[in-house]
Amino acid sequence: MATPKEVKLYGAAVSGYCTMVHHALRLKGVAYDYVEVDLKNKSEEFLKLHPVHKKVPILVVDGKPIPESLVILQYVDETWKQHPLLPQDPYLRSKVRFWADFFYQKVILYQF
Ligand SMILES: N[C@@H](CCC(=O)N[C@@H](CS)C(=O)NCC(=O)O)C(=O)O
Repeated sequence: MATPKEVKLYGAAVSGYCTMVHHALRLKGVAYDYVEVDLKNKSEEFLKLHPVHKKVPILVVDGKPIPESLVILQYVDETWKQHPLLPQDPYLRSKVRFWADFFYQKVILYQF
């Protein structure tokens, strides 16, 4: 697979889901453009990217949109191998997944 050339994140400053994606891209050292989405007035450009959920974050890689933060994190980890997001050891991986799930269910809050 060729290394992606153009990476663009559509997000919102209020969104913890987007923060996770920002952190993953920065940890990997991926250069990307950022588009702040007005969640109260979503642009046609944004709505066209993912007409199903119409939510941020959406990562667009070489023109291909990827929705859903966990799907994006997995894509990022599989595409840029440096600084893996998960440990090698299966038990440690299970702990990371537990806390990620906990974070998603109990911690992430947003307001807009
Ligand atoms: N399951 C989604 C949740 C994303 C989500 O809820 N995004 C919120 C902002 S934090 C959003 O775009 N809300 C706009 C809306 O519901 O219209 C993910 O993990 O990416």
